[in-house]
Amino acid sequence: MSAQPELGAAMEVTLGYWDIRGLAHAIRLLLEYTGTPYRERHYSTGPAPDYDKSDWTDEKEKLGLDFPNLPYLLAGTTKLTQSNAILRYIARKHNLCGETEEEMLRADLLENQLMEMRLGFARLCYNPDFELLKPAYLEQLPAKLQELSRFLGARPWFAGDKLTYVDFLAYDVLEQQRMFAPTCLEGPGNLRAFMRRFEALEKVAAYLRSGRCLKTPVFWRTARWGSAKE
Ligand SMILES: N[C@@H](CCC(=O)N[C@@H](CS)C(=O)NCC(=O)O)C(=O)O
Repeated sequence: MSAQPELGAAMEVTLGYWDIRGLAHAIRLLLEYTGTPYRERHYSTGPAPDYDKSDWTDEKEKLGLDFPNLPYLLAGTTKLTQSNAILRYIARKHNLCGETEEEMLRADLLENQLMEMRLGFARLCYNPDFELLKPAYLEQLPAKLQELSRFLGARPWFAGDKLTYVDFLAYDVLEQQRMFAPTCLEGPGNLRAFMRRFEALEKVAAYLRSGRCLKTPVFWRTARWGSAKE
């Protein structure tokens, strides 16, 4: 992989992903927040029952990606996959990775914790036994949210006093939980305040209101929850 030193202010980047929210929401939010000029390549699957993926697979090996996958980011000669590597790349250009050792440790820890939560939720939503498994998922959710609440404590942002890329991930993961279980954030007051604080960031608020924002579908059409465009 060749790395390009600067994500210049005027350089337009391309974000490639399915035409869903999925792993791209936090990246889209960060691109918006940082004012990075970007265009999106949305890939679509064909109709049921085959859900033909050739829109993506026809291009997959032709983009010069080391590990071809979705989402990807093309920024000049820098070509990246892995959603968290993409987030960190954008965040580094804007000093949004944490500054002190403690802030960086907190970001590393939370990034991985949130990925576990995200994958656990996706496993539930794509499971053919979704209805059977849903009660157990809902039962363990408050304890998971309580852990996040304790970790955030009285800080305004998850790494500390300054916003970092993990806040974008936390917002996405927490908001999915709130869509799934609307009362789940009623207990932990600091998580609710975090959500409000994040949604009030000027560029974030503008994006969330805009027609560009892909809040749904959260998942593909094969998911048992979150596959509808609302
Ligand atoms: N660990 C990767 C996972 C990427 C992934 O699983 N992508 C899914 C969509 S969420 C996909 O359809 N990839 C296209 C492919 O496998 O060809 C990341 O965080 O970006």
